[in-house]
Amino acid sequence: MFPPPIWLMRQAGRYLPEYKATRRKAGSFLDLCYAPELAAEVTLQPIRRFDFDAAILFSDILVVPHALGREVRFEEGRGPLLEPIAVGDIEKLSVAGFHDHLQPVYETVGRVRESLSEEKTLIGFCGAPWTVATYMIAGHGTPDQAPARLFGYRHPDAVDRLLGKLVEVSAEYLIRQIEAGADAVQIFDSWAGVLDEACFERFCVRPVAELVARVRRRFPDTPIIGFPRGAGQLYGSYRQKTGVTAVGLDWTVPISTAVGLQREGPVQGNLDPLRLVAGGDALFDSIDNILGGLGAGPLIFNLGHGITPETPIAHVEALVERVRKARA
Ligand code: 1CP
Repeated sequence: MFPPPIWLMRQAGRYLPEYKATRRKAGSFLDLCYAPELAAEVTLQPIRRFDFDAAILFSDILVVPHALGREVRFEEGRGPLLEPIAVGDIEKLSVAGFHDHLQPVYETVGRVRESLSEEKTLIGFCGAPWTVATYMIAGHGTPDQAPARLFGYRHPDAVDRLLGKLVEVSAEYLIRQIEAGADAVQIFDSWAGVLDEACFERFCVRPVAELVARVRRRFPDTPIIGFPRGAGQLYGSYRQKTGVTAVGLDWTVPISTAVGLQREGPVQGNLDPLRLVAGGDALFDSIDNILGGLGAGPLIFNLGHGITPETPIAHVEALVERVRKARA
């Protein structure tokens, strides 16, 4: 299977002038997420420009807490701001109106699937319960999600209840996206890597396994990509225990480890996004290394995390060209 399919996490975003123009038209970032016509447009922009093999729905993982009635705002240059959740608030999370709130997202999926040619894959997504919970607890992004980890040690049962609620609604959310036209889904667990072994099992693996099982009961054949960023030596057991179809690897995963993981099923990744910023040999050496090690097995070529706003467009073009020229 060569060359491998390619898409990039955060492929729609601020490194693209056409994204910035549409974003200005929409007003706030959340307004853009809830405007099907504009959200469909920014989903398609990177496909038009780079001819990637997959489009990823334009939205954000934090529309889920928003749809549960929590306050969520995005401030320019500061990222997301939420009202931090207390133990007593967890029982009050309201699922009534969840799908009504997210109807524009399902409409975006439908619009994109209609405009996208048949050979392109449309990927839907949600945040993993733990990653969404870290933002709900801290109220904002942090370097190591210390507030959520501390909350987890102090109130483990409350965190289990919060994660349980998020599993329930996230499963329904993904099912609706698949019904609306998503061909595959990705579960973003960006903060899996900050957990110790016991909490990784309890807060990451168990909820994701339940989420996967629920989606599979309804759609047994839809591919599910799990991205437990920073899972290190726990990637293998994550794949086994959650039952995801493919694992997304961050760039710290050695190719030798990735080869072992690939024997168990498809892998996705894992170029350092900063190599894409640097370009030249820093970029090409790593592309060749990934393709040399993983190109003969099931591989989805991607970055090891999201593309950054300072990425030159010419470097993305060069990446796609290099991957497409690859031969086994
Ligand atoms: O002003 C802007 O344009 C805001 C930048 C931006 C964008 C383009 C944010 C704010 N979210 C997004 C879109 C987005 N977010 C997508 C779109 C599809 C794509 O092209 O890939 C996806 C899949 C996400 C997922 C997401 N949001 C994650 C998981 C992946 C990851 O990057 O780790 C996380 C953690 C978020 C929260 C979030 N939303 C936005 C920011 C800046 C953040 C991170 C905040 C932080 O931790 O400080």
